[in-house]
Amino acid sequence: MLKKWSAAVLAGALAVGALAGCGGGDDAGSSGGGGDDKITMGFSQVGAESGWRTANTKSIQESAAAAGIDLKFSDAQGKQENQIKAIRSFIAQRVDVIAFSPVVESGWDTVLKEAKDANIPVILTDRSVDSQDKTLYKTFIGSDFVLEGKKAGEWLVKEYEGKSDPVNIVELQGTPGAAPANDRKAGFAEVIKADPKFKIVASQTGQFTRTDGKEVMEAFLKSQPKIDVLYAHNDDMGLGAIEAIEAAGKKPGTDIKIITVDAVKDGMTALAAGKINYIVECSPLLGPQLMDLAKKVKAGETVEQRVLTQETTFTQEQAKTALPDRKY
Ligand code: GYE
Repeated sequence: MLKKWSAAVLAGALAVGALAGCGGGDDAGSSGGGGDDKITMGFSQVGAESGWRTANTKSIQESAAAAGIDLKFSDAQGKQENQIKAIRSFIAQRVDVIAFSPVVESGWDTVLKEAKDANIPVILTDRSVDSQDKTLYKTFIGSDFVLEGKKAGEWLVKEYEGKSDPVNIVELQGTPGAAPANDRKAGFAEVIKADPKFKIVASQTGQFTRTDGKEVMEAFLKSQPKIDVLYAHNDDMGLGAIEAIEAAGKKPGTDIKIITVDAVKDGMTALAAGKINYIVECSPLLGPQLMDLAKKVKAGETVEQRVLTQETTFTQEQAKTALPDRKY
């Protein structure tokens, strides 16, 4: 009798040990896993430039708390050198996992090599780097930005199907050197080049912010005699541009057609109101998957090199339906 009982206790203890060790279940760590088994994650965020970014930060902070992961969060205020400093400090603190959303694509090899030499796994979140050595990071979770640009272009091609008049496009680019700026530009250009009636007459950075989007659109309106379409790499720049267009006495969505990327609540509201014509979705809710990946990486499990985010597109009608349940 006694023997049987102690065998059961032992089996139970082993099961608990295994769970704690691999961080298996969804809520592993939240049930007082505490002590040495608690995963520490250093996360370096781009900044707070847009509604997307705010929602992304919230998702990461909430998911870390829910997963029982100790999050060391650092805001780079849009500067690569701040991110490099933060990563070096995470290495010095010997965190279990480093995750970050790179401000720009290039210039990461040295610091990533330092993390690798210190045996600290790195997870790229939202944006990738252009490093040739793929062993410098474990995985990259985020969207396909080229595809987003293509979706924007495809909508435009359809919208002007059967018409031959020139279509003058102005483009508000994201932060120079950032993956979503490079790729959204490239994907869009690739699709519209098939028809010479589409002409990008002006293209400039609006830094992914409302303020800059507004300012640059004001300049476009002054320098361009005819603007048919605005393609903005994110909702915030599009929303800033809407203010400039209205101030110039024009009707956004009608006099100038507007396509943006992200689909945050403010963008969706403008879309439903007819001020934007089309939005390509880019989901900021990467937190839960990031925490899952961190647990797996910490446990030494192999993870996919690339984890792609699922997303859709919205017309004005679809925005009206989706808006009441929009989380961000
Ligand atoms: O689209 C933009 C943000 O990297 C996908 O960054 C992200 C982009 C997003 O500032 O609004």
